[in-house]
Amino acid sequence: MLNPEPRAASDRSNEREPDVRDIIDYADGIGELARINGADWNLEIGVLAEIFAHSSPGRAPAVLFDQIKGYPAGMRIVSGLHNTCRRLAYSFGFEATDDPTVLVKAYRDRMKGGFTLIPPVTVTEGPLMENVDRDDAVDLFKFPVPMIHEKDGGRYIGTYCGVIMRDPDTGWVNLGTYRVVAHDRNTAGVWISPGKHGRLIREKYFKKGEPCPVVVCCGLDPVLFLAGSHEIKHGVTEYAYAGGHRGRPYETIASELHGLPMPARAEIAFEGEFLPNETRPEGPFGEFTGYYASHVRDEPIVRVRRVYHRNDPILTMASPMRPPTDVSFAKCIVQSGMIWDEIESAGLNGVKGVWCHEAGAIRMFIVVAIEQLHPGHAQQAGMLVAGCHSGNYAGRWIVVVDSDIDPANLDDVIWAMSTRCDPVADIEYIKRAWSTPLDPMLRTPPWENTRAIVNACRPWDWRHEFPEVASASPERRKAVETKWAQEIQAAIRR
Ligand SMILES: Cc1cc2nc3c(=O)[nH]c(=O)nc-3n(C[C@H](O)[C@H](O)[C@H](O)COP(=O)(O)O)c2cc1C
Ligand SMILES: [Mn+2]
Repeated sequence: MLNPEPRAASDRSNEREPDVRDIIDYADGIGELARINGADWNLEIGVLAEIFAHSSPGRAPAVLFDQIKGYPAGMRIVSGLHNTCRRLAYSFGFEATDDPTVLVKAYRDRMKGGFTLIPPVTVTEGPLMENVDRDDAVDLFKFPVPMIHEKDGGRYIGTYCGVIMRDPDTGWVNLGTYRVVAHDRNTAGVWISPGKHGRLIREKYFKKGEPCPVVVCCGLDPVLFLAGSHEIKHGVTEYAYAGGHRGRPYETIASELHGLPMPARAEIAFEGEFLPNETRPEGPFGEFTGYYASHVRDEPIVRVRRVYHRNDPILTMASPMRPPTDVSFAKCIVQSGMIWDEIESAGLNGVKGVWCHEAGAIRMFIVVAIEQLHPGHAQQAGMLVAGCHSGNYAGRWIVVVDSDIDPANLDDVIWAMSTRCDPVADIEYIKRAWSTPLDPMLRTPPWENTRAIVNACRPWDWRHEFPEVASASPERRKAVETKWAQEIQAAIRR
């Protein structure tokens, strides 16, 4: 085994470069790894991932599939790598915890406390280069590419992946998570939503009539994947952002054809070019909202000319499905932390918590809790959440609540919306906002939608006269709990 001993959680010294095998070993070590042998890539592995993800949201194990039907043992798939507090804390090097809100806070505290970007370094060797297939030897179906859902329009090799491209003008390297279908042995299709960095870069090449160099990497270290699937600022390479969290630079190897940086310890990568004038039908594919909204369209294709992979490679999979999904827990934590960071960095005072709900497909139902400090404060908070880069894409509802409301607790949030909000007076709309063909409420371009900012805080101007909450004071509750501890325990146990 390449990584015999899991790193201790919160050890960011990282004497070893992190990778997929490291987090699998860690999950195994803490009893959070399920192993399934003999499943079929065709509509079994995807369905099993769905069953596991829905069985216990926020507590589901990582699932390692081996001996996949029709493939040699060792050609594996893994899903749900970091879908619990412990595994996510381990990946980011936060203290182990079982409390998701502690993780969001840990993220915010790190960003506040001198987080720095650490750019990647180039090395010449690494496990990724254990096998290199060139030109005619290329065959994407060498890997057990899953057919995930019954109505999908193909086998998707890239779900938990990073699509690596270089801006032709500035040299900036972007690594974004976009879905990748294997059309045939050496042709892939990538679907990138309008406005995403990879699409902006690809358009620059196409405008000049040139092919666009690209590497698709499947089997990424979790922090790099999470950087690739969140809205990191334009111009910042996701490698440097993830490196900042890891506390060390990522080691990368230059790809053979285009010199694009590939993680040296990635499981699988393939390289080629998007062709300027060639398309194929792409989709439909189950999407993060829980629907097939974007149907099938003609999309650019990648002619694949190199495949790189480790011995016994592990294809990572993130199956989009009706939420919660096998990545939505981690996404909720990271996106909540990012939004908190961005709105405070923009100058907002009094933020007590942010929560992106899994049921809202993370992006579509975001709650921010504030301690109201001035008139218009709630409005400012809602507008910033809606407008910041991490909170803007594909949103729908932004709910602003007082600090006595736990933004992660839907009972609390619904109570606030039901009792502190007048729908006519307290809901503002933002029209023509950045959305996507994946939005189930949109049928035609332009892919813009409407946001609602729900002010569910006590009205500022009469907050002091607002009816008192009918609940025991913390002091009274504590005193009674102490006095009646035995009886309470016995009753709860029953
Ligand atoms: C599992 C998963 C799959 C995703 N698939 C796509 C996709 O197919 N197309 C897309 O545009 N965004 C997709 N996203 C969202 C992007 O990864 C995200 O918006 C990210 O910020 C894109 O990188 P960029 O900001 O560098 O463009 C996906 C996210 C996740 C977590
Ligand atoms: Mn980016």
